[in-house]
Amino acid sequence: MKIYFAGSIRGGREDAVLYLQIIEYLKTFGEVLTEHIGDQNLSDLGNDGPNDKYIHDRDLTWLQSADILIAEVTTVSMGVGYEIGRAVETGKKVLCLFRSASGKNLSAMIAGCNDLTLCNYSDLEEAKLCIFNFLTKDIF
Ligand code: 6IA
Repeated sequence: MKIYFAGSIRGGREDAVLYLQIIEYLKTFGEVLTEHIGDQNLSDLGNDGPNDKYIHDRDLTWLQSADILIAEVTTVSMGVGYEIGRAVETGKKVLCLFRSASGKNLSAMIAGCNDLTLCNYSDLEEAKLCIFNFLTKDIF
């Protein structure tokens, strides 16, 4: 299974350690196409590499080839929202993970979307349970 993991880059890197932990868990289920999201050296400038058109086109190709999209949506990110929209429009299965105790308000465009699965969690173990249930049971 090809998994596209989405997490904030220019939206802010405060959850980067958590992204890495989630990616490590996802790797037990299949190939994660976007391991760089958990790279602790990647700053919120997100420009220490190829140009923006290259990044956009490469990521969309990966997204189109993925079987599922799993997005951590607690840190607000324009890019993650865009990726979710593109994945929903092409009929992919989408899981959004939101840390409800973060004190943040999730966008209604994610919280109110029937075409994706939203899982509220409080810690890594709960996030893993969300992922496990999403990938192995159709219970949401
Ligand atoms: O708006 P944001 O930057 O927070 O958007 C983050 C999302 O867009 C992630 O889920 C990524 O899939 C994608 N994305 C945005 N910027 C990059 C990027 N920058 N590299 C890869 N994916 C990106 C440069 C990184 C550097 C290692 C060359």
